[in-house]
Formats: sequence, C-alpha cells, structure tokens
Amino acid sequence: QFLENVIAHPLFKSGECTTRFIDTTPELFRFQKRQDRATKLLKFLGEVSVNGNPEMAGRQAPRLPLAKPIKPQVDLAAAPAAGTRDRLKELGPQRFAEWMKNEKRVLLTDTTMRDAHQSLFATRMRTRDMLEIAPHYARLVPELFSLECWGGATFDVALRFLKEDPWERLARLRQAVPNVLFQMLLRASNAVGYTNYSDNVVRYFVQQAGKEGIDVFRVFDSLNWIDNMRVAMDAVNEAGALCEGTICYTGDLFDASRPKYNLQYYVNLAKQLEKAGAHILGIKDMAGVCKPRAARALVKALKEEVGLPIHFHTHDTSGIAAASVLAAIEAGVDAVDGAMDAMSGLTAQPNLGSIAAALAGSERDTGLDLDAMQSLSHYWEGVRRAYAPFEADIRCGTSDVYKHEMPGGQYTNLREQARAMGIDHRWPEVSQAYADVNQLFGDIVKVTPTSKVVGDLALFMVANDLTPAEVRDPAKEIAFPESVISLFKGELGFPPDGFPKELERKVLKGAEPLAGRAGDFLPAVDLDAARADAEAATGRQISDTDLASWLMYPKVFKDYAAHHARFGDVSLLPTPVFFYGLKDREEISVDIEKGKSLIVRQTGSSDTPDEEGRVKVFFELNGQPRLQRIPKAG
Ligand code: 3PY
Ligand code: ZN
Repeated sequence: QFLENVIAHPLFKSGECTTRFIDTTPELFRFQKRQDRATKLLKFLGEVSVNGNPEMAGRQAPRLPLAKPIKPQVDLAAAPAAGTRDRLKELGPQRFAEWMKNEKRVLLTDTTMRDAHQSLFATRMRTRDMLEIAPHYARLVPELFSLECWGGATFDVALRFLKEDPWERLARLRQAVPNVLFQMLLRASNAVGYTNYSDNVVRYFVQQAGKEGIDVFRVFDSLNWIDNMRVAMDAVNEAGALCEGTICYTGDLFDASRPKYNLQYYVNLAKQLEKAGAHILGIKDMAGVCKPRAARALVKALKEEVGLPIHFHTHDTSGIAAASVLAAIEAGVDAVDGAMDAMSGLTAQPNLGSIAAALAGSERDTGLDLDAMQSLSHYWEGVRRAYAPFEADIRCGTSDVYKHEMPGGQYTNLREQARAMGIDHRWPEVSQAYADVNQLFGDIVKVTPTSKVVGDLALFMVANDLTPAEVRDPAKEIAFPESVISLFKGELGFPPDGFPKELERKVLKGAEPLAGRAGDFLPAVDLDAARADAEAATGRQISDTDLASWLMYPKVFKDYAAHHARFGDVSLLPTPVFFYGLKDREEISVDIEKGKSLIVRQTGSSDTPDEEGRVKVFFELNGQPRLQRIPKAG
C-alpha cells in the first residue's frame, strides 16, 4: 500500500517531489486497514436491524415491503442522442446563450433530483434512486434543457444525513448522463453553506464543481446583493461553464405598499447581472409568490431591458404556479423549471409533464416526448413512497404563502424544526411570526441562508411567547439566536437600505456591523494547510473534492468520513433497506463495483442481547453464512 500512497499523493502527481519526499511525508506510511466492503455493509445492515437508522428516530416507517419503482423499458446499450451538453461544448457559453434566445421552443429544466425533493421531503433523496433512472433520462428526454441535480441543500444533507459523498453522486450521474446539461444551485459567497466563505474557498468550490461536471451554475445572493455574487460569477466564467446570474423575487410587483420590490428594482438587478458576466438571467421565485400577472410583467420588462435569455423558477406552494409559468412563457421567457409529475406540486415545482402537454402543438412546443416523461414519472412515484416519513403532512396549496413568503425548500424543514421543538401544533403562529420577523428585519429577501435566520427567530419568538413589539423594545432583554447576530453584523451581506437601525443596535449591543462585504474581511484559507488538517482529522487521504467538502463543512465531513470508514459506501444500498433495514429472509443485490455484486440475505437474529449487550444478526453473503454482533443501543 506504500506504493499506492506514493502514486496517489498530490506532490507526486504534480511532479514536484524532491529526494526528501519520503522522509518529509509521513502520511505515505499511513496505511488504511484493507477494506472489506462486504463486512462493513453487513455491519451497517446489522446496526439498522438492531438499532434502526438514526434518521428514522421519531418517524413512522411506511408499510413494508414497498413495491419496486417501475423503470421504463429502454435500450441502455444504445448511445444517447446529442443534447444541450453537446451543444454547449460545440458553441461555448456565449454562443449557447444566443442559441437559447433564438430557440422557438420553451426549454425545460427538470428539478426532480434537487429542488423537488428538497422541497417535498427534506432533501432526503439518495444517489441510488437517481442513478437507477439517470441513463433512462439520457435516452428518453435528451431534449431537456437541464437536469437540476446538485447544490442547494443536497450537498450537506448528503454528507450529514445520508452519509453519501455528494461528489461521488455528481460523478456517477455525469457518467450516466453525458448529453444533458447538469445544473446546480450556488448560494454565491455562501457556496452550498449557510454563511459567507473566504473568496478563495468559493473559487475553489466552483472550480471543483465545474471540473466534476456542472455545466450551469444558478448563482444567487440571499439579499440580492450583486457585489456579493461577483466572486462566484467570475469563478463560473473562469470554469468555462454557463453562469445563470439570478435575481430572487420577493414581495409583490403590484403591491403599492411595498414599493421597494417594484419592476425597476428587478430591472436594475438584471442589468447589473448582465454586466457582471451572466450568460443567462435567472428569476428565482423561491417561495412561489410571483403571481401570474407579476410573472408576465416581469418577464416582459426584463426581455425589453436586458439581452440575456431568461430562465424562470417558481414553487407551487400556492397551487397556481403553473399559471405563472404559462404567463412567463406568453411574455417570452426562454426556459422554465418544473418537476416530473410524481414529484411536482405543493412546495415543489409545478408539473413539467402538464406544462409540456399544455404547450404541445403550439408555437412553443417543448419537443419533449410526453409518454417518455410519463414513464419517468411512474418511476418517481415508486421512489417517493420510500421517503414518506420525511414528507410534511400537507395535501393542498395554500394562499397563506403570500403572507409568510417562506421558500418552498424551507417550508418542510421549518415544520420539521417546529415538530422537533414540540410546537408543531402552533404552526399558524410560526407562520405569522415568520411574516413579523420579515418586517422586523426591514422586509428583506428570504432565501437560504437569510430565510433560515428569519425561521430561527420566528421559532424563538413562538417558543418564548414574544411579540414583535417586545423584540423591538430596547428595554426588553433578549438572547437573540446566533444566526440573528451574525445577520445584523453583515456576515451574510446587507440589503440595499441596510437593516433597521434600532433593532441593529439592540441585536449587536452597540457593536458596529462590518463595513462592507464579508469576503473582503475573511482571510484567504491556506488550502494546503486545510488539506493537512483534514487528513489529520479523518485519517484518510484527502482528494480535491474531499477538500472542497471539508472547506464547506469540516465537522460534518469528519463525521461522514468516520461513518464511511466504519460502514463503507452505504449509498449502494436500496433506499428502503438503508432507512428501514432488511427483513428476515429478505435478499438484496448490491453492486459494489462494475461487474461485482454482493447477494445479501438476512436470515435471522437473536431475540435477546448477550451478556455484553450485543444482538447477533445472521446473514448470508453470496451464499456463505456471516454473523454480526451489534451492541444494542440505549
Ligand atoms: C437553497 O438555497 O437550497 C434553495 O433552494 C433556496 O431556494
Ligand atoms: Zn426553488
């Protein structure tokens, strides 16, 4: 293994190692115990059988066994037709954007693998469920504009809860779908995190994402502060990818009582984004509050005032988002987002199949095969059943969204947080408090991470029975949540008119906020030192993508690495087995690498723990009996 370590070492690869390389590089002698992947997975399966997946604590499992999702019949040996990715390679980003504008048909993005599950079931969709259908996408719907399949909350949820490597997800998906653009959501200086990172970290992250296969970066800032987007946008341009500079839509264009978010506000932002190097202009209606009339007026004005193709994104929380999408299309929008039928509606995107059907035969026909979309949706219908415990108990659209303006991706999470705090039954108060906090903060854009701060304070107010007047009152002592203090310091940036001064004084207790962009104050991170720290913390060789994960979430990455060292690559397991465990006599096949499968069957377990508190779980692995002794928790 020494030789393997030498060959894999970054210094060796760069050809910069000297004759003292071996003496001065102790990690070359750090040998990992030879992996026995099968044993690790059995250990995990035993653990879930005996103690349950910790992710399921307090949740109700669905009725098992679940029917297998039905995959469409497709000849996977046939090469996929050329798609938008081939076109981007041929044209480059500038000319690709021109092509978009000249295209008659409406271009469609499918958000199923990112925003839809982020919004419907707390971002829990696992790589395996995406990978099973990815090659079918490549062959059935090559006319799609893009697959939004990465970024946003998927990055940290993959590591934190699913114990999967998001980079591995990207690489595997990329291999399966070579022809359609991959799109990610990037929170500008917050990258895929909840706070501003040093500029060189943001650059490094974008560079890696570009290298690993992201073609379209939807870049937004949670306060619509364009200066806070430049580093990320420049990095996207340097990576040769498509930069979708994005404005976040909030308020109501036609509400005269909130003139701050009028047409001119958005046109100004769009012009700044065009100048800052965007190839595409994104309109991100993260809460789904852009009513049809507003969508029409906004797209019309932006079409007149900027030269970029426009991409509209909304959520169906209100129940009428499809009307907004169709209005945007009538006004000439170039691309729109939706989710496959079975993953659409409610807090997710409107229904892609229905949008395509509504346009079929019209001048702006999407060119997509409706039956093919249906067959993909059938698959998702089966997949979604496995995630039932993570779904919010909502069954209908709600016009309440126009009042609270919660992003679709936050709604289910906030309800979940309220549940965890035992104030679930006070949800109408939480939703009112959310609207109140927005006003306390000066009517701001609410999207990750500012939306999280608003949610934190809303929960805090309800849990502590605080009124907005009490929060504002300088005489009333309040221990504000950390995130609120950070917001008022300016660590996420500033709204154009700043935060309300009186509350700022109260929250900061007289301390001054940052005198500019957080990125100008955060020192550059020494990436070599960070890599060494990550190696010391995890005991594993840190790849370039591992380093990016470490830079985003050191603690989460460390825990993930420990889980991986103990249980191996659990992303390979079928979803019901990952969450609910194997039932006795249930058999699964796990492809641990191309052409190498494990056939695992759980044959039984001891009813009572032994004197050391361990339960015996019996398996058959490729026909051979295996035993795991699992300490019973609690
Ligand atoms: C995210 O940043 O994850 C979002 O989905 C914001 O809408
Ligand atoms: Zn969204």
